[in-house]
Amino acid sequence: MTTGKSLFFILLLIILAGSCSSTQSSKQEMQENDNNTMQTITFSGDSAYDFVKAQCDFGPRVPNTDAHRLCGDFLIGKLKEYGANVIVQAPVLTAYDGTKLNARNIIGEFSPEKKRRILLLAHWDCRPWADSDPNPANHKKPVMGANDGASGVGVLLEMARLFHAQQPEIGVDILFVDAEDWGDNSGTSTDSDNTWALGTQYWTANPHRPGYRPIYAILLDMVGAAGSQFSREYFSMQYAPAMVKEVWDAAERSGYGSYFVKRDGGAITDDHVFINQAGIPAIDIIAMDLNSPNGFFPQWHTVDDTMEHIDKATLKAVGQTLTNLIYSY
Ligand code: AHN
Ligand code: ZN
Repeated sequence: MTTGKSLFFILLLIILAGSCSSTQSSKQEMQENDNNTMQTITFSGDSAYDFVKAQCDFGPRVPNTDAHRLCGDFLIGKLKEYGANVIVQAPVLTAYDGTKLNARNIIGEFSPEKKRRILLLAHWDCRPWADSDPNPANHKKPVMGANDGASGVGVLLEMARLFHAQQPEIGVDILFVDAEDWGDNSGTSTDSDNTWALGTQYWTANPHRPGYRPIYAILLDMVGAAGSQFSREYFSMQYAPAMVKEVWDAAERSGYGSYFVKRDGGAITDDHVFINQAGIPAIDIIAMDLNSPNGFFPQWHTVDDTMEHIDKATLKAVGQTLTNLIYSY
């Protein structure tokens, strides 16, 4: 009798303890969802891939072409669709070879009323000449820029889609810069570094809002090729080492440490250099390959920078890392 009773009480205790802990864990889940700290927002590599392809479907987005103009309109439409306040700058820029470029810098502001902001950027134009192609007959043909251009923009469009679905705590600006890739690779210009990133140079001289000061900027360049590795770019480490650490740590926590390797990479004159010179700490997430002749992915500035070399897994690694970082603020 006594044994039966205590057995009953023990069973009762077990049931009570079980139900109690399950109530507590569901409460905890709800709290985590409410202040959206523990929850992971899923960045879709498939969706990012579709955004990369949508740009390539226009053809090479070389300034002063229909493909360029129509793709620019597409980018503006997408940012608006995702609820951004869109600002367009449309300067005529002069390239080192004297060509007048009808350029557009496209800015999408998310939660423009917020003071604390992060700037995410990528160039959306394509290089007019595939001058690193192994076949000299291709040197005057345009580059499709699936990786060199469209990949960074594709990742940012997918993030814009997520910002629309769930507003991050921090304000975010997406900047699609034009005329990055009309630079002088022949070494004939006296100051060839300044022949690149013309859209960004215009933007730093003419910010879309006077006195614009995000806490930092992240540039995406060539973030879509299969087998990419992102080592720590030199100028990023010079100007913004704390941000490099933050992003590379976020990648490691997110399970993408094999993409974001904690090794020092080369020095690249890219959009981020001009943003740093303007006083905004900026880093470049850029795939580098020290074994390839030019230091980048094998199809860089060739006619083969096409969709077949784009890997959804690479887009996902970069996009999920940045998504986790943005929503952690
Ligand atoms: C230079 O070749 C000096 N900078 C490379 C910047 C770039 C070109 N990014 C994409 N295409
Ligand atoms: Zn390029």
